[in-house]
Amino acid sequence: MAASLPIPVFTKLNEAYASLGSAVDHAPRWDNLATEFEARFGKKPAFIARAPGRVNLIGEHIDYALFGVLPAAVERDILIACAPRSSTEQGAVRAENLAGSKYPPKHFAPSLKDSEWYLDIDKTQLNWESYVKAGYYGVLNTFFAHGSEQPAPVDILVTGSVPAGSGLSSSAAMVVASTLTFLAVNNKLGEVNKGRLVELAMENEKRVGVNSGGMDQAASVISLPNSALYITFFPTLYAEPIPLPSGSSVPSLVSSTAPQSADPHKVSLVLEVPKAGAGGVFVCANSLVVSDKVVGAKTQYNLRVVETLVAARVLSRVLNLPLDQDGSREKLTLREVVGRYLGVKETKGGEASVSTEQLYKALSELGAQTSKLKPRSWKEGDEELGVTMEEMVEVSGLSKEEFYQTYLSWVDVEAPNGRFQLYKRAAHVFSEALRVLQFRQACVQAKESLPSATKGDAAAEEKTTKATLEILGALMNESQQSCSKLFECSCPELDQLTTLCREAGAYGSRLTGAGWGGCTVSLVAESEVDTFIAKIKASYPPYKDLEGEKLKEVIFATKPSSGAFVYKFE
Ligand code: NG1
Ligand code: MG
Repeated sequence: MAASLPIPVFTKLNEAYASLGSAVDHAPRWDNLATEFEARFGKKPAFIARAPGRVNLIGEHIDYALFGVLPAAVERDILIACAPRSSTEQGAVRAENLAGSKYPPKHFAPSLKDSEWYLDIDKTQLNWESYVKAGYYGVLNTFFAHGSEQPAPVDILVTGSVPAGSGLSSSAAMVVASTLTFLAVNNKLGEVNKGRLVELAMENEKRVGVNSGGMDQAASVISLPNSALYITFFPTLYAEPIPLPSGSSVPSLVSSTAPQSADPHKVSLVLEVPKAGAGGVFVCANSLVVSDKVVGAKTQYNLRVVETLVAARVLSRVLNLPLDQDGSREKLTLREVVGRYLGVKETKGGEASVSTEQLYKALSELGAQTSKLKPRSWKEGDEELGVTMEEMVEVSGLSKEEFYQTYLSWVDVEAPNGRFQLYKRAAHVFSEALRVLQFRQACVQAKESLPSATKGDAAAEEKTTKATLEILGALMNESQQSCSKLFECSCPELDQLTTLCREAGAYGSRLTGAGWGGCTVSLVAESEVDTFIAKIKASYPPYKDLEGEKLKEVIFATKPSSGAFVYKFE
């Protein structure tokens, strides 16, 4: 598994670019960042840390219930140029952003209190430097807490091409890039592997105030070019590359070479633009509704985290499954309910002991059992109302104090109209976890069976690929329906845009990321991508006046990219 691999550190730019396996000419953006760094700070950068955003193909809002998800890194990324600075101010940071008018320069320094480092992060507002600070936190407290060494004062310059608040996880890309930056300038890169970096970035991101799962950080760190990643979190972090029956119409990089004598920043790219085949391509389309997860966390993301955790307890109770085994109140996840339901002993951090077959079986059966979360007194339509706090505490079997301590003391949540949803959230989670397995199986099966089933017959191959794409598309559509109706993390614009995408010929279309705005992802026949984009431009009202680069910013085909790395200037 890729998690035990070291973090890639490149010292040759052309090798760094080639590892991205993409057709984009990265040199101008990297050059510009290095030149600007020198202009602002009067010295060359020592490192550039790079972390990509991601698109989640399927498996929404189930990573914090510890079920497997299926994202892929995108080519868009965050780059942070950095260098240590001579200053007596311990660990102080001068942070600038190339988009300075939107993200003004900041100067901050950590303080050490009782062997713990502290940085001031405002959780009530979305500040760009909060993500830089979050990434710094884990590095400080992992490596400098005992005072034997001092963190270096640092200058950093940030640039990003992942649109913010769009569900492509600009936040995780920022946190991963920032974590890497502070590891690099403090000479600690060799002390963490990819798995540890994911853990660090996950802990770090929570500092901003969103109790997120680990999907984005894992995708940003572990992804490999040309495949999606199946990532599970329980009993331990596990990632597996999944082949996609994707087309190749997005040009791919064949080689990149640095010209002999010239500037090593400049590389020439050899691109291959293959003939459009029968494969599918993932197209991201931004709804242009900005979802501010930090500010909205209380009534949206964090509320869902609490609802799914409480649902796990209540379901365990109604199914008479073991609870609070060692006498303490457990914050059980829905994934852990699966093990108990199957009677399989699992330990956090241990080996996986639930087989894929067992998981399939348990997910379908538990999905059906979620109706037991509906109070008996409910009449038709009461699902829409949900339960009050008092009712929720009662079915949890805990006292008010115990309930508060376990489920509310660590998070700030507020339910609209004071009503919580347990049945709908759990029904979404089990069905979505099942769809992820089905999606993965369809991809793997297509890859394995295609050569023998079609024996090189192009027409037969096309037919089989199409059948796979139809299965994947249908699963994506079901996912959207479930996100919209059961998990209620869609919004009218996302519902409209996914409908338009299906009408424009997509096999399937769904929101990606947390929802409540941001991007959709659609599976489109590769030969149809241009027509598809033209149709959406004409039909989705917010796109009507967008042309050229502006349009490419909001709707684009993506190719799975590689995970985070560091470039070291020599
Ligand atoms: P986005 O909104 O793309 O950052 C968030 C969470 C994920 C996951 C998805 C929903 C963060 C950093 N990430 O993704 O862990 O829960 O929502 O599937 O908040
Ligand atoms: Mg995010």
